[in-house]
Amino acid sequence: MSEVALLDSVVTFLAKPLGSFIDGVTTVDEQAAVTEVINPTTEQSIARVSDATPAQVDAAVAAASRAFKGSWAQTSPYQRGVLLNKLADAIELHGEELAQLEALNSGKSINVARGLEVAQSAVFLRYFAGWTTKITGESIIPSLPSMNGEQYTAFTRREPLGVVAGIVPWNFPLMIAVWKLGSALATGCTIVLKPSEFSPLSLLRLVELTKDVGIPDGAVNVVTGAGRIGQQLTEHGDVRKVSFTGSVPTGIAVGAAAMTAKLTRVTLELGGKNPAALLADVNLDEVVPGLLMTAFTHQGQICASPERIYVHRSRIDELSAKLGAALASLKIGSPLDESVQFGPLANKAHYDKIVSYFERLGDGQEIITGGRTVGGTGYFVEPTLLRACNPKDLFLTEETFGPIVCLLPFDSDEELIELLNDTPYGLGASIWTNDLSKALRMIPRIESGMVWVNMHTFLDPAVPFGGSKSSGVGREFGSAFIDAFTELKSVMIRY
Ligand code: TXE
Repeated sequence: MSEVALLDSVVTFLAKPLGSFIDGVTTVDEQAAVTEVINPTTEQSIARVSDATPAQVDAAVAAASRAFKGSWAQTSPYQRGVLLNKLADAIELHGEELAQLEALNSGKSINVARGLEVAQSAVFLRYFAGWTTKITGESIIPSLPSMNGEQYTAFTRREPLGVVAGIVPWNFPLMIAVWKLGSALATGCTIVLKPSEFSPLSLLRLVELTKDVGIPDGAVNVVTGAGRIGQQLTEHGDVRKVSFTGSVPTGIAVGAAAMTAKLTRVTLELGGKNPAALLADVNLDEVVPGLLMTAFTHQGQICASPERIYVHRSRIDELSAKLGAALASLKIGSPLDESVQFGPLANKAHYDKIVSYFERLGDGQEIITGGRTVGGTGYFVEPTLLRACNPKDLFLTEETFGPIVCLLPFDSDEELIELLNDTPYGLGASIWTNDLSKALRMIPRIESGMVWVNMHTFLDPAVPFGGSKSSGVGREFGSAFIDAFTELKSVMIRY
């Protein structure tokens, strides 16, 4: 099948001077450094994005501060919900354009870009829109003694924190930005987003849409560039919260910098080494398609994807054969080809990282399939399935964030629980079984922010998501996001 034809609007957008979006205007500083945006399929530059200068970062925070106290504060909760729903409508209206930008910029399959990244961005925004009118406090009757007939009452208010810095990684640049933007705007905060230097394009198009739908200037801003821009935001005295998604080392640095700056609030959604556990009774004909989807969608570049699979010893040979065969038959190629199932890695730095893992293969692992680069142009590697014999194998302990999955057999449930928890991380884990009673008994013993049964990686706006242990701090989605983006104020009244 041939590639989808690029929309005229995509071609026009890529040719524009691109840069930070501050107070409702795209501002390109002629003197500033420029980042070439590389298409990972062709290794060619597809756009030029001007990096934010330090003065522009300050201007973006100042614009967000003004909107927080002004136009956005004057927008009623109901109206905020209306605007978020309008933005969801605009995302759907411009869905193909956003999906094509994503496929070009991050190497995401056009099917995944359309059906997951773009479609879910609208779903999440509508969820946040629904919350705007439902953020409440509680009323309390204090127990203070009444000496002369006086009485007391108290209530709590949930007040928006202020300007939020949303720092976004390269793997789902549109959807993760929407999580942060939706949470901030729904609670009455304003936001300055910083996309990854590798994949800023879909977010730069999205902010244009925020203006089109009538979100006031300054409520949503974007500053472009590398980590130092994120660092300046994190350390900025007028930023009240940092919502960060990315790697563990950068997350720890961001958390420390935010605390040092002004005890700035942080939510850190970091990586992991997520396990899947396949119990002896599983139906592998059902599980294999599930694992294929969850571990290899977007070439495995998803923070919650499983990278280590513990399989009951009685089933591991059958799983190796079936999953290995399914992986070997995946069609690898251009993400703009609708028949392709597996595209390139998102950027050269990540490709080099995965290649370095391939170079360490063979010392203790059996390669069931994959383990090589594809060759030719583009950051293509083979989907890879390994089998280890040692629980401390590096492919069972280090996050590759790529399409590399490692199997290990287990014999008993007790051994399985130990294996699942034998990691500094705790983002997501899954149990695959028809024995629900056994799964329910295991769930409390698994050290993880999220546990799935007979599924993995699925996220829903109504279900809180975040890591335990070294996988992060705080939760996104559900009602949990309200706590994370507001301050609780208590009011006591004597009358
Ligand atoms: O991530 P970083 P990178 C993992 C994955 C990948 C590795 C590195 O293993 O190979 O991280 O990717 C900004 N202060 N994940 O380098 O460094 C940066 O510009 C403030 C997992 O892209 O964590 C980008 O916008 N911000 C992950 C964002 O932080 C800083 C998804 C993430 O960058 C900064 C992506 C600083 N000092 C990669 N330094 C997941 N959990 O989903 C960088 N940034």
